Amino acid sequence: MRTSLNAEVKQQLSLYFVAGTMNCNSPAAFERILLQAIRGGITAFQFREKGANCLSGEKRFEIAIRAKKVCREHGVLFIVNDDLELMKTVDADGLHVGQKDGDLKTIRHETKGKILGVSAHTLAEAEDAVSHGADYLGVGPIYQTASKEDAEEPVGVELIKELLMNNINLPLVGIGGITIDNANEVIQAGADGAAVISAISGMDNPEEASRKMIDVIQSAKRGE
Ligand code: 3NM
Repeated sequence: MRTSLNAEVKQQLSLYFVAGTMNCNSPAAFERILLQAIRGGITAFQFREKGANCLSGEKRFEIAIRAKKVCREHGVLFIVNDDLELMKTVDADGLHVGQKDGDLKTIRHETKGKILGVSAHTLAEAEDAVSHGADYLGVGPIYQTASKEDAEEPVGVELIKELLMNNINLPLVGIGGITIDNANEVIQAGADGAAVISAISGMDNPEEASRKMIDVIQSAKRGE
C-alpha cells in the first residue's frame, strides 16, 4: 500500500508549482497563471497563500475552491500549504507543512487519507517527518531563493544525496531557486520532482516555462 502510493506520488510530484495570489500580483493573474501552468504540464499545485498581501477569509476560500476545481479537471494534484481547515473545507488532495507549522503527530492524524508533505532542511528533520508518517518531503532551499521571506541557507543538492544515502525513501521534491537551468541537477541528484514559484509565476509565458521545465525533468528522470 505504502509502496504503490509512493510510486504514484513520485510521478505526480514531477513538476510541482507553488503559488498564491501574492506571487502573481492579483487574484485574476493568479488564476490565469495557474491555468497556463496546467496547460504547460505541471503535475501538482500547492496553494500557498502566505505572507504580505495574501488573501484571507471568504476571498481566500473562494479562490482556493476555484484553483482546486481547475486542478481536478486536469488531473493535477491540489495541495494546500499549512492551512488544515482550508484543506478540509475545499477537500484538497493534501496538506504541506513546514517545520514551524505545528505538531506533526496531530497534523498526521488530522490529514488521514490525504497526502501529507513536510519541508525538511536537514537529515534529522527528514527522519522526524518519516517517523511521523509524511508522504513526501520538500527538500530545500536547494539554491538561493528570493520567494520566501524566512528561507534557510541553501542546502544544495547534497542534502538530497545525503537523504538517499541514509535510506529516506519517501518521494523527495527539491525546492528553492530551481530554474530551467538547474532542474536537471536536482533530478540527477535523486529528487523525484522540482517545486518552483518564480520559475513559473515570474515568467512572461508561464505555459511555455512549465512545458520546458517538465521536459527537462522528464529527460533527467529517463537518465538523458
Ligand atoms: N519553501 P522559488 S524555498 C516556498 O526551502 C519555499 O522550504 C522553501 O520559490 C523551502 O522557486 C521556497 O521562486 C521558495 O525559489 C521557492
